[in-house]
Amino acid sequence: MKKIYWVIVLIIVLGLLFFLGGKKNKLEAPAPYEYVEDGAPISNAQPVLGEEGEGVKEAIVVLDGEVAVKEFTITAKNFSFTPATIAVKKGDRIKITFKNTQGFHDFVIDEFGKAAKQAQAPAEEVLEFTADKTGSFEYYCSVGTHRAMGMKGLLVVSE
Ligand SMILES: [Cu+2]
Repeated sequence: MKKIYWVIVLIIVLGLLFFLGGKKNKLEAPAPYEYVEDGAPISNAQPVLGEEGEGVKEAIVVLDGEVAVKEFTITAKNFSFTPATIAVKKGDRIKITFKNTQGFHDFVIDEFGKAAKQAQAPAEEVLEFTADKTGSFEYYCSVGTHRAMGMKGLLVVSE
């Protein structure tokens, strides 16, 4: 009887270890970004961290000769931008594809002198610039009171 008891305990312990081991593997963070050559994204090149409108969206990195271009798609709707935060390093070239999927909006980032024109959805415009200074810079919709209603986000440029 005692022997059976120990066998059951052993099975439970092994099961628990197996369960925890599996969980640990799943929690391992994905690579921050994948390198893409010749503009052909590889399968998991677009990791999304966090829920819609939350967290930091990592870039797709496309090599343009020697220069890494960090590509983001920012989607607009009434009344939010997704993702609400994007992060790059100083000196990165940034390519933002601005997609308006609902309503009448634009996309402005004052500190880099860039803006997509005001347009009714569906609309799409690509903006490119170099993140030549560090800091947190707000991007927003300049239509009416949309910025105050939540149509804004942060570009974080770190050293
Ligand atoms: Cu707007």
